[in-house]
Amino acid sequence: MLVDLAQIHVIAGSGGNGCVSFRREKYVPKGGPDGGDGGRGGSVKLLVDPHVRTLLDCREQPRYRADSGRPGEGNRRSGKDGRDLLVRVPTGTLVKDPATGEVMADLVREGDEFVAARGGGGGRGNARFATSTHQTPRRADPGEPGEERRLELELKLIADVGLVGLPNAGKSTLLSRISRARPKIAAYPFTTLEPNLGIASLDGERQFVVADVPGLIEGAHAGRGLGVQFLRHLERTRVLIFMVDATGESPVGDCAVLEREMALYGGSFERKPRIVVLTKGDLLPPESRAGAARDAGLPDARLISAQSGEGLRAMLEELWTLVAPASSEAAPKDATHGG
Ligand SMILES: Nc1nc2c(ncn2[C@@H]2O[C@H](COP(=O)(O)OP(=O)(O)OP(=O)(O)O)[C@@H](O)[C@H]2O)c(=O)[nH]1
Ligand SMILES: [Mg+2]
Repeated sequence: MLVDLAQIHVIAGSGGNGCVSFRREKYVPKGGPDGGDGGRGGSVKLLVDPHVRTLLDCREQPRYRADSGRPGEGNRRSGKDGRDLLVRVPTGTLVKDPATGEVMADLVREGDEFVAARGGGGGRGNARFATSTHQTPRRADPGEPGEERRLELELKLIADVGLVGLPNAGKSTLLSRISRARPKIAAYPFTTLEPNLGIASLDGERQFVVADVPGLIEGAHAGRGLGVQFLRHLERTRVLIFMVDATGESPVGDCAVLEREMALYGGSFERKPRIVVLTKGDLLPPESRAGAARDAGLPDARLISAQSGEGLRAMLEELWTLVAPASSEAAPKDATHGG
């Protein structure tokens, strides 16, 4: 199981200073104190947003600072509060103290919130200090500093997309091409013995987790090859990619083996959307590429090459439409990042 980690530095806003001011009125020689309170500093809050799939953003931009409160003003006017800064994190984010490893929060549901750094309170203005015996206080409180700390975020990645194929179909090669994962790749079957996960990123907002698992062969459900145990890693995926070697003897036969083995394994696989890709397109003669899917007897398949990159972008775009959360509008961008 791949774990996504990020260390962030959160700094809440400080409170605004209280104000020292005296009322000025015509013909009133000494007006009373009327300095207002400072505004509260903004807090930094972590918020679970199901549109966010990984901690990639937090890793790339680890510092979050919320606005400070404004100072109070004369006429008993309070300063404006600083805006809270929301850091959007994926479902299942654990928040830990990096020094002790202690778990401070386990953010599991959409909308769960954790105050990572509390904003400082505003200072009291001098209007608050007037008493019957002391009518011209020159005292006001300064705003409190905001909290500041470092936090460790940890997310156990659950794959969105599963790669299924016979040994040597090019699963690990594809994963290495579309993510930063570096699984072992070799020109012989059963290179992959353990699942590998990687994060595919179309752009900053659109990311998903892809799992590469060992190859399946005919009879895998009965224990042949590496069996089907590892398929449980794909049970929670949203989409499957059936990967079939375009240069193989019978792509349509290979695809049928995959269908059969998955069906015999059972589980939720039949209900999952899937796409079929023909791999290693670069090895086909250029003139036969356009009609390759039809010729292979898999008219709905798309031809890709992890080597040349052909067809990868379009495949990722299609995957995104199948993986994106139901409400597919992008999450609101404002107040997502600090400086
Ligand atoms: N020319 C070409 N070769 C490829 C391509 N994709 C994979 N290969 C080669 O095919 C062989 C198998 O690739 P892998 O990615 O290890 O295949 P796999 O599906 O992960 O195999 P297992 O882990 O054994 O199930 C390697 O020699 C790769 O270099 C491609 O797009 N073009
Ligand atoms: Mg492999």
